[in-house]
Amino acid sequence: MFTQTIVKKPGKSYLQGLTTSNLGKPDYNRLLIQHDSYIEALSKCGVDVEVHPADEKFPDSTFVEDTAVVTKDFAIMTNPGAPSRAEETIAMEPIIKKYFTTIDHIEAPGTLDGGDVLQIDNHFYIGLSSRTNEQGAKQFSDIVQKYGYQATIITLKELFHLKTGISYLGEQTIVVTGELINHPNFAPYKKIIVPETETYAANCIRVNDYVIIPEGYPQTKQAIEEAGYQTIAIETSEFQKHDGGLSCLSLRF
Ligand code: CIR
Repeated sequence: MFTQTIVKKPGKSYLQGLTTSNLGKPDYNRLLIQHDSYIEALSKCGVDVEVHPADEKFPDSTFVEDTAVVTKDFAIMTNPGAPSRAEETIAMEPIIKKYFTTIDHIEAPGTLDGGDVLQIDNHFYIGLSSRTNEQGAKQFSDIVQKYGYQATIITLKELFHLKTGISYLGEQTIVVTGELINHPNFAPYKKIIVPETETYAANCIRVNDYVIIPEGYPQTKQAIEEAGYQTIAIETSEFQKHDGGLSCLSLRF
């Protein structure tokens, strides 16, 4: 059960942010409308949404998930792997401090993006990606073990972030695509397999009684609903243009 979420509005500088996709330039007005619908969807799930203003100095800072990993028990400030994003944590730390008395940190030369961290109950899976390196993953693993959690490192071959390809819905059920479908570490879970034509929909978020999914992925929507979940579908095209999905846009705890 989540009660609290943190989001940050995208600024005009978003248009100059990082991207590997070939989907064109984001439309700023649509981007703001989509961010508003994201906030609305979270509110419908019954959580408090703490909305922070845009920070124009950091074009990618609306993707707050990459700056921290927050659970009911503890919070870890990351060290984001993209140099232009590393200092996004400076503004985020005081926000997190309101909720947690002690905060752990990933330290250079370790790097880690929150998008590479998937929590399944008391087990964390950490993706090694272009953003998260071995030192960062090892530091993260040591920190969570201190709190009684387990950690497993997953080497990614193609995915941008671990959670680009997998989401946890609860009840031992994952939504999974691409290189992770047959990954031995995820063999024990019940799988909702996202077809290649809908890979982007593998990044979805279970928030209390709902699963928030991106609009436009009918097969994944149907499979999630058939598994017994209620869905809320929202437009995310302008975030997708900059490699962002639904999980990236909030911290949830
Ligand atoms: C970046 O390249 O860092 C952003 N344009 C996208 C970050 C997406 N974050 C996430 O998947 N957690």
